[in-house]
Amino acid sequence: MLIANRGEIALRVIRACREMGLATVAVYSDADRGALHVPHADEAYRLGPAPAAESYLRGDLILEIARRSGTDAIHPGYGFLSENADFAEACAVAGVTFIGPPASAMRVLGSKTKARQAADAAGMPRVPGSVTGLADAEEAVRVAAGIGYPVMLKAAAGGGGKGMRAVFGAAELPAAFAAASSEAERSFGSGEVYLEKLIERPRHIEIQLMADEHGGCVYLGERECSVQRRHQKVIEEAPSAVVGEELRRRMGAAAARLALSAGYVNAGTVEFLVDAAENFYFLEMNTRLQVEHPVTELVTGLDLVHMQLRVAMGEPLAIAQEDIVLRGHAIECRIYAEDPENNFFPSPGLITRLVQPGGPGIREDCAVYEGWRVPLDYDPMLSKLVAFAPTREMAIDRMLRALDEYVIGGIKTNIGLFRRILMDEDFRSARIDTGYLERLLAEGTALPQKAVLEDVVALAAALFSASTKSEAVVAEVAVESRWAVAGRREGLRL
Ligand code: MV4
Repeated sequence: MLIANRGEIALRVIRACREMGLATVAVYSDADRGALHVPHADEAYRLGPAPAAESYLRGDLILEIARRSGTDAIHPGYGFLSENADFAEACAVAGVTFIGPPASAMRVLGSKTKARQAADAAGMPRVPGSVTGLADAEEAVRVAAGIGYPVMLKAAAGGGGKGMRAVFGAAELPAAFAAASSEAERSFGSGEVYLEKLIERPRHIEIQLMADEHGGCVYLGERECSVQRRHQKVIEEAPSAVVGEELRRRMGAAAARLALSAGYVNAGTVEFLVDAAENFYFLEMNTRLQVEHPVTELVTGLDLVHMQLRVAMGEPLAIAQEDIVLRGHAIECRIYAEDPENNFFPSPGLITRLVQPGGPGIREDCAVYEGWRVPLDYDPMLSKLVAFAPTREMAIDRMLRALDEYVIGGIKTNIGLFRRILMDEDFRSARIDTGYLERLLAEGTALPQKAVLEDVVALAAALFSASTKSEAVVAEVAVESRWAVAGRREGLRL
């Protein structure tokens, strides 16, 4: 097995291969010559210079190494070539098994527009709105009148939240339509814009699927991924606090039906928006193993990479839907080398100190070590810290305990952010939606509430009167948000 990836996922896949007695081939760029996944493999080959475009995205070099090393199969991990249908096809042509779906299924379900059409054909609930692009602002006004405001304008060629605009009334629609269309033209080369009913405060909930080559397909529960920042997941958990057996079954069945309709095989994830009335709407499908797969593994007791490899060997699924029972609760924090006090910009550099959490119910998928220099060339994720416990509340407190054990010296990390989230009452009560984290972060800098303002005025008056009687009293009246106060109480530096 050649692992066409790097970092924690490369190490994760290598570990699964070793447990199954499969020999492994690692590939690395010049920036990853000292990376942890390299010595864990049986063989390792240099791909090229650090930039991904000259290394991990070079499918031709990867296939050349596959040929030279006598590789039987390639696991793409996530990111890089994992959803590249041309690469999946090139593997098939080269007689190397691609651990993932057939290129044909990837082409349908990995494309936003084709996946929406497949979802409609499979009877998947979709947000009410226009299916194809709107001809002009007049048509937009007509469609919007039909579904009712607020509406969301979306770029047909867009994705990841780019080119979206919420519109709350007819008066602002023509201008918003023109702006959305020109932004879409600039960003994606196509000004095509469609329009949907705005789902207010939606949750992002996704279903994990595993399909074999014999028409078998099971759903392995859901993951709650609403805690996101700029469309980047920050915390993921399984199960979702708002999904009961009936909603899980309905979403799972719809997801499996969509996958089977397109001849999907191997691991895949169907993403949904879920509103407060438990209506779910198809968003998109990810045709790869995802970063957050560990939370599903912990609550199902399954190893998804083992299952991927067995499916790719042609084995039928060893479990049926009724065998899948969810137990306990798992939460994942994506630990990043980024500086929350500098707009979360990447903070690469040398890791001078590393003390990793452990103990009961803690899993850490990590590929960094003391003395490792975090390269600038790739996503700065350092590790995934996962806490598992019988209940959500216990998993939260276990995660807090583990975060307190975590010491990463020499670089800045987002560890402090997780403490803020996990101690927040809204999060602990599972009052979360896709806007939750932006609101929490805005709180940290928001103008203080009226009550606090009165305190500030009183304090300023006292300082002024004191200053007229003695040397100038210089005091910085820091309006402290409740976070800073709480943080100080907890000994944190927020
Ligand atoms: C929406 C929506 C509300 N109503 N569509 C953002 C990325 C893209 N995949 C779809 N997204 C959304 N579509 C309607 N009709 C809110 C979002 C959204 C979102 C969705 C999932 C995860 C995070 C999000 C953050 C902001 C907005």
